[in-house]
Amino acid sequence: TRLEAHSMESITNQEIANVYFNTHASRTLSLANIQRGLMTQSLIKPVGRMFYLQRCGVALDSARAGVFSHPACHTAPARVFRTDSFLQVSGGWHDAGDYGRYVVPACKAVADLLLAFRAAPEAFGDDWDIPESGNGVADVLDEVRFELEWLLKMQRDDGGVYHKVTCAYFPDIAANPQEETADQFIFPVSTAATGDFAAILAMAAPLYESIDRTFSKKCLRASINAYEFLKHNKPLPFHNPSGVVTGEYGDECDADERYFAACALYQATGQAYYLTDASALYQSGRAADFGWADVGGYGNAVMYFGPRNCEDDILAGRIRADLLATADHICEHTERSPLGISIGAFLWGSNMYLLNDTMALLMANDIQPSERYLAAARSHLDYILGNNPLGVNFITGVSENSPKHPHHRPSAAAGAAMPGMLVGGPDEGLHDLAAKTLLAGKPAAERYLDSVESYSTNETAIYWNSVLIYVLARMSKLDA
Ligand code: G3I
Ligand code: 9MR
Ligand code: ZN
Repeated sequence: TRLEAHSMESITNQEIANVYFNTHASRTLSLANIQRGLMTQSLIKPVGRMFYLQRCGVALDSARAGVFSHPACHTAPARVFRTDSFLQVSGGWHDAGDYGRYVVPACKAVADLLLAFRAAPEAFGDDWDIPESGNGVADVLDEVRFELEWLLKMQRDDGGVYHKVTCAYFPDIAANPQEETADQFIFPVSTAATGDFAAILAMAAPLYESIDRTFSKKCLRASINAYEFLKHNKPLPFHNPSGVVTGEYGDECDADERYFAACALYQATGQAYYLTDASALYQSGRAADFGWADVGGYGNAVMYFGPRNCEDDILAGRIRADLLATADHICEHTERSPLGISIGAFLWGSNMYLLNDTMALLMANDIQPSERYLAAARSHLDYILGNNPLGVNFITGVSENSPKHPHHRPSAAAGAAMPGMLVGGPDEGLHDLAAKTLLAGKPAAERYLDSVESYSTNETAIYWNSVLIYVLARMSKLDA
């Protein structure tokens, strides 16, 4: 093949993509894993750079960001909803195709990226062409720190964490970041946001210890403060107040966020206090719960994979059994599926659910290496990269069959799709007008539109890219 004719270094991403997809076009050919390995490796940087391109509150220069450069956006102090106080909460990543900054999905994104770095540090370079590149720290950690600095601003003195900062409405689809100048509001504290925050800051503390001790301590203090808030408060679910239509990310159940926080704080401190809570809060059957609302899988992963050994053998045994049983279950679905995927329904963000299952498979493979788990994981990744009924590669800018018209404001404004973004994928629920109008007769797996109008199938989000990063980082090594 052409791949063999080149030395690895001289192959461009586009060439790898071409070879990959030409080979793949027949769908009957099984791909050489090495090709997939090269493909996945070549995608880590563009998919990782999406986070940089989503940065809020700072200017993106044209040398790095090209047509997506912009002056600092969303820098005005935001009003604490229904009060007269204003806070400076600039920074962090825009969530998606909109410019909201929401704590709950932000924490899923950070958890994925930190787990990816923990599991495959060698997959992450210091060369993502972001402002911190070349500083001796893996760029994925620089990027995550950018988000953490914002998250720290979202915490109140009493430990509670505000749910989100957004305007009341979404701006026009072609609005640039700096053009969204409507008033921003900081919405009430929720226990889902507070629990997720406690968890990911506890995950971060040990990882940043050797990079910046002061910062690491700050993360841990903030995490403990958030945890104590949880201990003293009953569930505080978030609902959009009337007149506010930006993303809700509501979650009625915070038991899993409390569990995730307890697990991560045990790992960061080694204290029995947190281990006791984690054991009491553990729920079985949550091993693939890596959503923005359901985070039990993260608690399990953090507790089981360290850095500290879980001193409660019963809990460790349960997590292990649960993860393996879940992985077996995922494989059964994938092996039965004509599409080679595990998901039985196509919800909004279906690609994320598939990749969440893939993450569970790769974690199970760490416990018990299995060709079965890897075969299913490869099949899922092939689906994302184009082996699906529509023949669409769901990552922008990768190949000719990548989405061209994502529901993503900077892309709409620039007239070009920002590269390296995973779109949501088919949503059988027909949640937007374009989908309702054009997709109603289609099978569920084909309810996808490469149209800027279709926010329920063709939007992009930081927490979809993050789990893709986890899978790419792991698979690039497994298939190397
Ligand atoms: O939980 C129910 C489940 O019980 C039911 O079986 C299923 C089938 O109807 O629906 C499930 O609820 C879905 C929910 O997500 C949880 O998965 C809703 O139908 C679905 O509409 C909802 O979609 C969310 C969407 O916002 C609308 O709220 C997506 O998960 C979420 O990713 C998306 O996030 C948006 C933000 O609001 C704004 N920023 C962009 C971002 C990405 O599109
Ligand atoms: O553009 C919005 C997108 O970022 C959100 O994910 C989506 C769901 O909350 O809503 C989009 O905004 C649409 C709004 O909900 C309804 N009117 C059309 C808007 C799209 O321009
Ligand atoms: Zn912004």
